[in-house]
Amino acid sequence: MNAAVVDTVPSPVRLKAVAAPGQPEPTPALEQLYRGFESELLVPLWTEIGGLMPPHPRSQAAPHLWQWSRLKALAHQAGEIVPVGRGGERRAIALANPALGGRPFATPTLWAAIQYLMPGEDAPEHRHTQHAFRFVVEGEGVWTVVNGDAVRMSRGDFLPQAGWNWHAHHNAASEPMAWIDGLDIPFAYYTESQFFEHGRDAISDAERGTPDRSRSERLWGHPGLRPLAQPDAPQATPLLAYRWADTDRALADQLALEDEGHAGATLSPGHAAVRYANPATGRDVLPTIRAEMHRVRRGACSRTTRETGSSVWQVFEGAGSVRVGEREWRVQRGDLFVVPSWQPLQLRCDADAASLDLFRFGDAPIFEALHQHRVQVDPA
Ligand code: 1HN
Repeated sequence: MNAAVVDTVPSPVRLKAVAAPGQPEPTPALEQLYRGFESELLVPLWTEIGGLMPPHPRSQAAPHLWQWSRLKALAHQAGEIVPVGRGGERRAIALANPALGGRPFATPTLWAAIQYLMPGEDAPEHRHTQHAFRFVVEGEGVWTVVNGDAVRMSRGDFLPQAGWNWHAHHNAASEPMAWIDGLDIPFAYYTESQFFEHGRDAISDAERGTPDRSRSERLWGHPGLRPLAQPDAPQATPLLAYRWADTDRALADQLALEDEGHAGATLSPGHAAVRYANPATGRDVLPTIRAEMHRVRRGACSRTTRETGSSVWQVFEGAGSVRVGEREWRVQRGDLFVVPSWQPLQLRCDADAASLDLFRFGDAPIFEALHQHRVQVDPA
């Protein structure tokens, strides 16, 4: 190879001598030292420390809100124009955080998308190491088939799906259906840990059944009861559907207990919340993703909270306002918003809404596993 060509490749390192506290005097000798660092691809810590070691997390991501009405209209348009099948795999349209360079990433670790399936359509079988879930804000008629187990998807249901399980979806109804997908794709992308495989081109007729309850729910979906035939505790949840009726009752009971004087039943006055848990371990449903449902009572508001790591929220029902960092939005059913790391969040339910119900998913299990998780809640 011609050494002269190699020598002309510009160095990506650019160092500027500036007069500033803690910086050496900008002299010709310093300039010469910095050109030496550049040509050897070296960066001195004294020019970088502020960016590498901030006193608290400063997220690259921006707080942002996507309105459901716009997402749904565009997803419907895609349903009429864009086929679903091998290659593209899913008619899923991702939220791209405006501060993450146009990548289809809602936050530095999380993917969130609206997925749309027309009547009678199938999304083909595949598997990937990324952990995933579906959450249904409205509609019904789609069954997701996980390792051959057909799982009904209906409004308010949360359907986790741990990495490396085969899955396909099929719409057995006469109406289109939309839902949201959450995955740890950006985390897997930045850590370069992804694997992906196609499955069968078509699922069997038996798997096209539309049972009300999946095999997984019949085995694992009984509160407080663990099947003895399954002695190993799976790290990701073996329960493939968490039904709205159960979630709704849990939140209503917390608020009813609060009304009866049991303040400890809720996070703060008028703010009930539950975490979806692995029934075998009580821990998070997925190794990288935490999922929760929150209910803020009419006229109430949550405490302002900051947390390491990011999350994505979707309004399930009701109307209110949400403050994230410097931003504040009015929100209603289906709207999605992003809370970047360490940005303060406050939720408020309108005085004329029955309640504000919100689904949330975040990356807290990653930070907890690494002993990097912190939460700060403002006093009431
Ligand atoms: C995927 O498999 C699904 O199975 C949804 O529904 C979104 C985004 C990227 C890669 C795979 C699904 C996805 C995805």
